[in-house]
Amino acid sequence: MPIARLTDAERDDALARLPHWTLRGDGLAIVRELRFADFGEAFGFMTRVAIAAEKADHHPEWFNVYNRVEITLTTHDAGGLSARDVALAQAIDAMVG
Ligand code: H2B
Repeated sequence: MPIARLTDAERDDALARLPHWTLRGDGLAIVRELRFADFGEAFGFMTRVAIAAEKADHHPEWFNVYNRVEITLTTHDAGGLSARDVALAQAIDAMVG
C-alpha cells in the first residue's frame, strides 16, 4: 500500500517538533548528525536504531565514520517524507536522550 507523503504544512509542523533535524535541500528527507565518544558508542547506538527500524519496517539511510553518524530519513515508498520518518526520528531522539 502506498504511504502518504506529508503535506508542506505537515512537514513544517513536524520539523518544528524535531529541533535536531534539518530538512534536506530537496525537501524530501530530514537529516541529523550525531557524535559519540568513540566508535563503540556510535555503533552501539546504530545497533539500537537498527533493531527499532527493523521492528517498524522503516529503515534509515546513514553514514558512519568512527564516532560520527549521519542519519537521513525519507520514505522510499512515498517519494519523500511521511509520518514514518517523523516516528523514527522521534524514536532516535529518545535513544540519544
Ligand atoms: N524504509 C524506508 N526508509 N522507506 C521505505 O519506503 C521502506 C523502508 N519501505 N523499509 C519498506 C522497508 C519496504 O521496502 C518493505 C517491503 O516494507
